[in-house]
Amino acid sequence: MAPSQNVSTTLARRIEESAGKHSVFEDAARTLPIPVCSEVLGQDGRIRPVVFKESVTILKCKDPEGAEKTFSRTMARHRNIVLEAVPSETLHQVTGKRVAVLFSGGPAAGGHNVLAGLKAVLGKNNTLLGIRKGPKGLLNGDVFEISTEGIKKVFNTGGFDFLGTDRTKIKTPEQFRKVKDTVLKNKLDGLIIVGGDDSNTNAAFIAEYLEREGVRCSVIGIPKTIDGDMAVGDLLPISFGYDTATKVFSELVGNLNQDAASAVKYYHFVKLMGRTASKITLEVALQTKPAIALISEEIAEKNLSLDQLVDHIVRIIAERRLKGINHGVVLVPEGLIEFIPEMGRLIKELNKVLAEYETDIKDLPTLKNKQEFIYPRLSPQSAQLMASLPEEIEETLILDRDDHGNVKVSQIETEKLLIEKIRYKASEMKRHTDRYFGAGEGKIPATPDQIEKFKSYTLSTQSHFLGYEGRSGKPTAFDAAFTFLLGLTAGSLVLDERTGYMAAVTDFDKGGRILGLPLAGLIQCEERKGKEELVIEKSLVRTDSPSFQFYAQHRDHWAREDLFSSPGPIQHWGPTARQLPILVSLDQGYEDFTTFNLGAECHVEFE
Ligand code: FBP
Repeated sequence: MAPSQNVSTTLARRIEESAGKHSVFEDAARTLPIPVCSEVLGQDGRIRPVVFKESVTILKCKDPEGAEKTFSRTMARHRNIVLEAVPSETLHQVTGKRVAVLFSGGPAAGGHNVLAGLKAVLGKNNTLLGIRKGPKGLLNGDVFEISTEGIKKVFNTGGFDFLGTDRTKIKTPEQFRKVKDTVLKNKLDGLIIVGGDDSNTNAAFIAEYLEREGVRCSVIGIPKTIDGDMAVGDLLPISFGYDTATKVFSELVGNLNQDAASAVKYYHFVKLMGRTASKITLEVALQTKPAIALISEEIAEKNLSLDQLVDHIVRIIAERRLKGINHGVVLVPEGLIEFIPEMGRLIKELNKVLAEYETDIKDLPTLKNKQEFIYPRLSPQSAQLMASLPEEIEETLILDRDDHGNVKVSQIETEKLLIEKIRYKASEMKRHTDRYFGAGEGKIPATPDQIEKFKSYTLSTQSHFLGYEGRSGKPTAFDAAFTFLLGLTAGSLVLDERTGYMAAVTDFDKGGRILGLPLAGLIQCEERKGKEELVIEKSLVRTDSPSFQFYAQHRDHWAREDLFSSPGPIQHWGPTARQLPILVSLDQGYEDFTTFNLGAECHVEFE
């Protein structure tokens, strides 16, 4: 194409060259070295598979009876014993293995480095295959060979687009048969499932099914989700994608903190992704010290109603106002709605009704018809609460469930619901200052002058939702290294002929430790779509955890003095490049959060 008038040929060429994932940044990122644990490097400094030995740690299943019955074959093999990696002298000589990998669920930064880790560990004598479009592709046999060129192109880049993803739950006998067909047709020795709790549950079931069918294929899960809820104490501090997502959000929230303090007129209500756990919100709060951060798990534990929660927020806003602070940021976790006890009860009741009358409800043509059918089947309290919600929220609660039975909370505008109620409450406080300010129990201490001033107060708000923008960015140095190691671990587990494990890395402060966690040992019984199901337990914020305790001890001071901070943009090289999530550093008892230590570094070469 001829360069446009007045544009230098060099400039035009440079811009054109940056198309198709070749921005100056992307090309530079592809050449970055990757921190690794030293046991994955051979004497020649090249990547080597590791071999696994049994550690002294045994996972304690929350539902031993259910798990033993359902996963009898895999459990008999691994007895819930955690595997630990040691350097191997021989596994790199294994040849002819065929290993397929798929992404499942929402994207998370680092997925492509999982593929790179797998490719590096399998080397040129084994074959890495990709499964397109997630579990659905596994059912349809949508498999292709991943070339070295393909890997080089996506190495160290964000997104899941190289393979694609979806949220299909593998549950029916027909679906399991299809999985077996794909495994046999493609002569797979290994199947790697990169996903969150639901997808790793899928992996546990597939591993067991293939064992029972006498099909020798290692099924290995990889812990992915920006939500951070696929974590196992000190064996797996966090899932991949969390660090990148929370750093993207922290930069944006930091900017909002800064803007709020500059314009001094708005409260920004920011809903942050995280379908269930508030781990994202907690990390962003620790990084940015906003005026308020709601933590769903605390709200559920304190049994706060929606009105009590609103009172709590308005009180902080009013107290800040009395001190002359008329701006700030309020963080709202995406999953909040299900943790407000009365809402949680309503959703549970709805799940039951939706499960029991699935086809009747599906057949009803309009939302109104569905409401008329459902309301009388709810308890009076829940029916009343449902009727008080804005129509769009009602609609999402009734109509939208994903394949695993989860309410699509990302589509519920909780931040707007809160704003509406908070504005109403604030104006009531203005109208009845005597009820809320002055001396007396529960009142906000204020001078007559302050009270007078409050009467003319206007609360101006803005709402935001941060989620999708954090899932597919270029992985941080931490996620880039973590995912590369997870790929190496999963590939090594296959070469070592292990099945029914999840790859894990821990001890990020002292060189890193590579583990294999028996999936069946992580399973517990939960209610899904109104029915009891065996699923991998989500790791939520614990209010007795060091990370929550630290936040709880500091939040009032940070809010009162408006001590927000702005962690700035992600650095891929430079002083903050090696930062760990603060939540992980606190909960794992690390000395510092400013740098992780994996012991070694390598320039990855693909054969
Ligand atoms: P995963 O658990 O599959 O990684 O997904 C996490 C998440 O980003 C949640 O935070 C969010 O609720 C959900 O995905 C949104 O899903 P969708 O991409 O289907 O809108």
